[in-house]
Amino acid sequence: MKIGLFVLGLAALFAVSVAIGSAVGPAETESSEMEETMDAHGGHETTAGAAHQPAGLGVSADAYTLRLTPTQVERGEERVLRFRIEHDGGAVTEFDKLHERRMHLIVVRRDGTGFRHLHPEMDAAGTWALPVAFSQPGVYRVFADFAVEGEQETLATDVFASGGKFEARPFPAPQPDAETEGYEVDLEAEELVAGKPVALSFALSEEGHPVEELQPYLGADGHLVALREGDLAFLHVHPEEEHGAPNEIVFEAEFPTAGRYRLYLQFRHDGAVRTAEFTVEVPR
Ligand SMILES: [Cu+2]
Repeated sequence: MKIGLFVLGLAALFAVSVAIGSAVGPAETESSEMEETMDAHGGHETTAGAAHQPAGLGVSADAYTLRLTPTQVERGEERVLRFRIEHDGGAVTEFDKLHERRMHLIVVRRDGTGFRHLHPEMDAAGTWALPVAFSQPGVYRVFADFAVEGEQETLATDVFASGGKFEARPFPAPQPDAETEGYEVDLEAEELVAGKPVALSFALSEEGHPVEELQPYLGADGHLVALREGDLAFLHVHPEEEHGAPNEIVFEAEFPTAGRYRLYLQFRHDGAVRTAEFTVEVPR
């Protein structure tokens, strides 16, 4: 709700600054004024552009480019993935902390299977590196999620894992509960409407008892990645600090369009990070 109002506020602000810009000033003035206003509100994750175009669809966005190698690997073989974020002809070396880390690497096969959330290391020249093995063949999406100068970016490229027999699996049917490593996770959501912020509440239990003492993961109760079926557009979701029960993790998400989405909920309990997966459908 809070973020929804904020987006509306930004949209109104944008409309006003466009009107002023076209009346009295050049386009540059209007955009820098808008950035200043947004920085003052600390709202870097909710730009007017992001509300329209989902993240994670390209190797380049907002003058940042992801260059990753190798993009051709053999299934089952561990390779060191290396990548840089280029901007103005050079590699970016200064990243903001975003959810306690300066770089988040999300790896998932194009059919939504094999989800991994990794944290590579950067050298002084701005090259990030991490050993990764792809146990199953197929085309993988590799997302680099980061922030520079207060702006969150999510760039992505494909990595092709050859060898063996590739069997694609569609997103599983939507279901309100999931199981992972002995935990049951129940998803409760308001009515899902495209383009409208909704609260997604996950309740965790173990052998029928609510899980107590969730441990913080990346500075929050949990972490949620949401990917759209068809193009794996990457949604930026926001953890909510307030929730009802101690075994609940709540996020606010805005699904940009009707369709199905795969959700990857990560939480920490008993010293380990667990992942529960859901499919949700946003009706037309
Ligand atoms: Cu991360």
